[in-house]
Amino acid sequence: MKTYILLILALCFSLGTTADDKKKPKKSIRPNVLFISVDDLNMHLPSFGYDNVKAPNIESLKEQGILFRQAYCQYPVCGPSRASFLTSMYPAQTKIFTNGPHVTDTRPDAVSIGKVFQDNGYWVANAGKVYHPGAEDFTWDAKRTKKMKENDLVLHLKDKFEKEYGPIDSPEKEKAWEVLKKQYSDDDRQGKHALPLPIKDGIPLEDDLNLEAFNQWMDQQTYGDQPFFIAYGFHKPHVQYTAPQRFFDLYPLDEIQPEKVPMDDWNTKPLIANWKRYEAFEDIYFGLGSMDARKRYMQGYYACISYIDDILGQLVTTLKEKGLWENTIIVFFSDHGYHMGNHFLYGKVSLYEESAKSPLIIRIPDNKNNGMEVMTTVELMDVYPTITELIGLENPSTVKGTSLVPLLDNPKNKAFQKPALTYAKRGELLGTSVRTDRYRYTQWGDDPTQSELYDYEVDPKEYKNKVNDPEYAEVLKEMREIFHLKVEEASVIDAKMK
Ligand SMILES: [Ca+2]
Repeated sequence: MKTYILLILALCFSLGTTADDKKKPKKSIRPNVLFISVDDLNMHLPSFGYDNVKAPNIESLKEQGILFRQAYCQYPVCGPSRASFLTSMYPAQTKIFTNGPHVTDTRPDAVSIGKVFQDNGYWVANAGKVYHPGAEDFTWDAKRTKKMKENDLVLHLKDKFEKEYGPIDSPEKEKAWEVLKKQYSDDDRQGKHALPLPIKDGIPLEDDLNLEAFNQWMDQQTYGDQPFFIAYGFHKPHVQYTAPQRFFDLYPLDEIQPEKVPMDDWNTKPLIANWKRYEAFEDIYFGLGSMDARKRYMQGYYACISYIDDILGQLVTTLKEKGLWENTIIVFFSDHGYHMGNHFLYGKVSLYEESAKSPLIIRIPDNKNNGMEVMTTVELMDVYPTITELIGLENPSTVKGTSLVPLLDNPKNKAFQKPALTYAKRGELLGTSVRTDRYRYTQWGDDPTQSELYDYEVDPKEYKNKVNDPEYAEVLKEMREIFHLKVEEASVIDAKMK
């Protein structure tokens, strides 16, 4: 791969990488970049032991790239996570810990990854949610804007209505449907109620429309003579769990087995670590209640994984058909994970593995290490400087991540050691967690009694908080040292920044 990078570097050098380049596109064989972020995809994939989940295209991409087994988001919620990985700064540096603020306001000196590519002669386009809406610090060369008229719930209800009463083809039915629809059309239930909503084949959803836009750009070569950087965002498996019925059919309810959490799981955990997102899941109370409900939510979540996996396969097919596969770097990851029953939790915003971890795959054509896996911890904010290094672009001074190229070059590289930092708030109280290759130390606020220590070598599901276990006194001391160093490092804001 070194040769490959050197080749790219040599080409970039001869082409120049100044801001003027975007005005004068030049023929280039610099690789394209397909930057794929998924919304709320956890590790329920065959590669991580969930063999029942059907995701052949994610598995195939992993075989043709490098899978990072321990990649962590910096905050397990869309807005703060995206602000972090798009600018390569920790949330204490972006100053974004919720979905509201824009990094363009909190850190106007930050330069997002899309802007770096645009300033260096790339055609930059966006399909689907990658940037939090309105957080762009540049104008896309092309963008697929939201076209769907109805929300997922209305689409699902229309499907049901037509199943029972036939097509809406009479004034009487139209009137009835309009009355019913009205109750739900303004109701954005995302976050309030998570519902599995199968619909019939052929009704295009956001993810289908994004694929359509991508295919159109490829068909028409909208990027012209420039290499492209496409930020491609999958909406699913974020709630609602809407997918064509055929993907639900892959998961018969009687074959779904929710995790059996030990009853003493929370005996050693601080309750502040809990998060009542499961309230959105009807009939589930603290992970208990209806077993049928738990299975239906898992079915819906898995159906959405298989649905986006199918679209991923179509993206790859298009790249191959257009002769672009051998010259396109693909990055695939999720903005954060998602609880599906671990610790009795459903949803995100926890500092446990199921919520903080992201499946990260980086596929570089011709990397001799493709098919290998990286076991060491990395952070999502490291993706940005990795891609810029691969292409040979200079990072803005605000970039705080570390390039993963040494790991792409040698997936077993022992010299690369970087604990991963993830935050999550409970009201004004900040929870901070540091993950090393083997341990996790979490502290809620400044009170060390509200802390957690897990040893993944003996307890991969983090059922036993070892923070008060005398046998772990030495580990605890070391982890607290790492924790304080990491928190300090992640809070540094350049002096020139106001
Ligand atoms: Ca998300």
